[in-house]
Amino acid sequence: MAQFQEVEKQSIMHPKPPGLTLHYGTAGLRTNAKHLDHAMFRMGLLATLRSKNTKATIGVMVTASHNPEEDNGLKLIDPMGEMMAPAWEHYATQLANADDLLTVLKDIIEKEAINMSQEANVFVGKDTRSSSARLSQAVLDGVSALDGHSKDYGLVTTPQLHYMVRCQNTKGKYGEATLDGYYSKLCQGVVCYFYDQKLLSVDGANGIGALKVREMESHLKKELQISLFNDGSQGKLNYQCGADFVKVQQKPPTGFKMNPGERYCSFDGDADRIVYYYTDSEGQFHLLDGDKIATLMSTFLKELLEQAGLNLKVAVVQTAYANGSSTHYLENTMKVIVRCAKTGVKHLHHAAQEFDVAVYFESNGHGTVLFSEAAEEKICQLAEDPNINDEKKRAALLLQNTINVINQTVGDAISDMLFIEAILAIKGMSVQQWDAVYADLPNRQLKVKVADRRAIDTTDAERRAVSPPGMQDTVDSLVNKYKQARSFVRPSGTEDIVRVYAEADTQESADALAHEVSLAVYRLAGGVGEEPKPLH
Ligand code: 16G
Ligand code: ZN
Repeated sequence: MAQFQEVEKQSIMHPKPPGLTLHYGTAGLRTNAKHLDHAMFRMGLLATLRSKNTKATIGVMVTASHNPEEDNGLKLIDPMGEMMAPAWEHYATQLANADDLLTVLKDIIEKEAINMSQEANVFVGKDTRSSSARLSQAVLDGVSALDGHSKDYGLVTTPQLHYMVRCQNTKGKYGEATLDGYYSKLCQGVVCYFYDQKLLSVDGANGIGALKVREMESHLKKELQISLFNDGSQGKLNYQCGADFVKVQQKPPTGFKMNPGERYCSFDGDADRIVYYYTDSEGQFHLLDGDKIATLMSTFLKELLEQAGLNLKVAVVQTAYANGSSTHYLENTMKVIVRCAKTGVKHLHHAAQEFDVAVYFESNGHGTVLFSEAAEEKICQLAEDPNINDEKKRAALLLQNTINVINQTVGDAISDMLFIEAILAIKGMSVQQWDAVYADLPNRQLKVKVADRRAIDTTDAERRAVSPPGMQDTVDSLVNKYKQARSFVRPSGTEDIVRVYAEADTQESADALAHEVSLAVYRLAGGVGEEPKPLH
């Protein structure tokens, strides 16, 4: 077939380096940008097949998120703007590593019974990395080699591309598939709440998020005062800045002086994560991570639903890393349903789809809110009902605005930021008051090197280990030694290590517990190198 000849011809221009193995994992493909050209071309082919298979537009985002500037990667986006179905991740890995490209390609076509005469459409976007232009061209080459149509959105955040894909496949029902459409939808409604809101400083991680906040400013009509730093004009992408740095280091971006009491937030390199922070009058740093954000959003939504008299259930989906205090507060004080999902955005997103209104967040700051179709309908009907009292009307309109400001396809730093700012403004709440809703339990995360991390197998959303034998019993007995303690171990999905998490009533206890559990992992799960040392 002519199509395959074209693939063969083009693939010579995108040769696979010998001996290189890539893996399409939780967050797509990611490695040093030097080794990715062939994989990008091939993912262009795969996106085209996926488009033919789903008869819908598929997205390809070229980014390595919070990784260093030298890396790059790619995320594939399914028709409703969600991450590509796990069943296809395996094809992505196979295709990226194939020595005989055509055989693997034909195999996928046969297995999925893909009609090759079906039209294909692929949306492509890229972040600000220096390698992104070249690599997104390789994706476009892959699409055209299989006769697919493509639309290159150029520089966009990851969540913006997710949004475009959903708009396109819902024929505009979700919004207009342009950047202008995105900004108008998000800013519509919320801007009127920002009066009197004090300055917010935004760390753009020297990446795409900074560019896009600047682009959005005209839509905000100065109601929200944003001061951008790490806007990419000088610093290096994700270097000593950004959401991942701030969360992991528990400190502000390097070289940035904070004023006590003011609000700050950091995006990651492709603007799908956000964390907030401030310093108090003693100069102490306070982080408001994904757990605090989920609490703020779910509390706000629950109160509005009650005021509106709508019988819709609010749930929060977290992972095992959620601070125990947040779970306790949500379940016992707020009385919202809390679910725990496995680490990785797609697992949280999937779990959230089961509820009327579900807020999902990873502690690292990736999250959003999902509304079921029925919930959206009820809210819109109520907002238009002329026979309701003022309190109900106000609540219904606020809920409607929330649906617009939230990017329901994936965690979105810009959209989350606007929603958080609106909540704080509406409630007249300072960042300190938000932080004081509950106090985080001291915690510690450690890494342990083992010969094969698959020696650890988990269940119950990664909270319990089923192998190696004796592992969970040991963790349980160590946890029992401390107050308010919890600990779990899981193999990392992104690094060749086992992760250990521990929390307890004091930092000393959390550190001691994390160390003892690390030792148990080292001894029971085939630790390599030096034995873990105590932290103090
Ligand atoms: C990936 C995930 C992130 C998760 C992290 C865990 C996506 C888009 N990204 O970056 O959500 O928190 O992996 O890494 O799903 P780990 O398995 O090494 O702990
Ligand atoms: Zn990211």
